[in-house]
Amino acid sequence: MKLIQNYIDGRFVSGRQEFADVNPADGTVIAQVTEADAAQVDESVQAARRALRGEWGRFGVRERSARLHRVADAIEKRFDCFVHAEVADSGKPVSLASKLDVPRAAANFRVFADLVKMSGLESFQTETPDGANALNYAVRKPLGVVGVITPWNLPLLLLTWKVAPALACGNVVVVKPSEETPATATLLAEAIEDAGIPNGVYNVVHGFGPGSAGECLTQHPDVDAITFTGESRTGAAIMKSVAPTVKPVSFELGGKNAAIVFADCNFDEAVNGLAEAVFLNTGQVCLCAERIYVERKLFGAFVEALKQKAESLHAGWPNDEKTDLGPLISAQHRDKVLSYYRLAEEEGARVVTGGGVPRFGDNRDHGFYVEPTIYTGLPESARCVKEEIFGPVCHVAPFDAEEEAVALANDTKYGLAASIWTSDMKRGHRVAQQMKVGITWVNCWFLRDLRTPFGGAGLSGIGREGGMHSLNFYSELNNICVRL
Ligand code: NAD
Ligand code: 6OD
Repeated sequence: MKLIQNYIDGRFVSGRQEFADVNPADGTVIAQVTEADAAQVDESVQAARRALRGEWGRFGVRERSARLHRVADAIEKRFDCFVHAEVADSGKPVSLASKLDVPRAAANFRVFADLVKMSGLESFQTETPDGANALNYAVRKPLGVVGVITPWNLPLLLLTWKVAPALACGNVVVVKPSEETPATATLLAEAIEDAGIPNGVYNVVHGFGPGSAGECLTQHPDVDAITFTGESRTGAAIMKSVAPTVKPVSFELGGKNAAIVFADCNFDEAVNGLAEAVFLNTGQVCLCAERIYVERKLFGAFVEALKQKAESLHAGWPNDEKTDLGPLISAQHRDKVLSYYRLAEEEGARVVTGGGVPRFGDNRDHGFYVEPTIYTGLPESARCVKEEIFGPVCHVAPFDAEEEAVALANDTKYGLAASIWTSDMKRGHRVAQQMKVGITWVNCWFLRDLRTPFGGAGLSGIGREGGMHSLNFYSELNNICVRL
């Protein structure tokens, strides 16, 4: 059986405890994973700190940038290995891992490698009280040891989204990938080695959250900052855990994202776009639309067209190029999603399509598949309309007026993403500006430019990453005031 080990100070190391890595498509165990104990987390933090004082700490921006491009090269060289590992761990379709996850991992390194070389900081010429002048300018310093904690839905994409800017700014990292998807963070260690990044700069500790590697990392006094992507509830637990050592945090959390479809939209574009927004990665993308509000005169036709799309999706083996829909990540997550499917009916939903578990007659019946599902008819107060489900499911409701749609979309404690579908660009701009979220798409969804701010309002997060926002989070800015 394959063993996925921790990676500390440039060495793959085992430990006393192991846990199983399960293939969500058929429930088989594909690897054993070493769980890092408190001592190993401490070892990785101390190794990172030594690396900060060593060669890496003396690299200038040009050298760091060149190494990050080499990491991207090394990911591209191992493209198929990364795709294979991501598909086996997460059950996502191979077409998705090849088009989204792995190319984005390389792009994350390239973008921040370039950006850090181009970025400047503000300076001010300041008049002093006695009529002389002073020059104020800021310099960028690393924060130090950054703890990176990531989820299972886009494992490599989300890990590198944080590791690349952290390294670009000269930090060292200890990463704790999700226990469900440990493989690609470990494979990345090989790419990091290939790129000539010194030992101790990138460390991987495997394990769980509370009472395990995740909590050890957030509580560690020598970890200088925590960057986290995951559930809002976990974000709250991490906030408590870092409070005694006052670490800066960047949180990218959950969502209950709305889409607003106006009657003047390009109908096919809206249906195709929202079918993606609901079902991509089996609905396991934080940006997925779980609430769709459709102008009443289009409502019936839209629901029917989305139903056709849902029913045309091919649920298959993840490695089959024809597969659109893989399994959910785990038995536990499937239980959660199915509990919402039951709840929706108890709350009075009309099931337009789905609501159950597909039967294949082969080993996929031991995997964690659910049917793509569409509901209508729920009151806005229903838990299924309020709570993040994180599966291939949405509720569609009609609206009559623009102000009503805006109020419905904003009626949530989350605030991650929204999408608006209209041919009237004045309306598109107007409505977009009223969305209480971190990102609004007009006539598109999950169209990314990595230089733009990314993050959430309310329960969806703290801070922004992306472009200069990432560089600013992963830096300590030191303002220098020189009296002239
Ligand atoms: P999760 O919060 O359960 O776990 C995320 C990571 O945190 C895992 O590595 C886990 O081991 C670790 N963890 C859990 N408890 C911890 C603790 N007390 N201390 C330290 N670490 C702890 O999230 P998940 O189920 O892996 O991912 C799905 C969630 O992530 C959804 O809510 C989704 O919306 C959210 N998400 C948000 C974004 C975003 O950019 N806003 C992106 C992807 C996923
Ligand atoms: O595209 C990104 O940079 C990003 N952070 C996406 C998050 C997706 C959530 O599942």
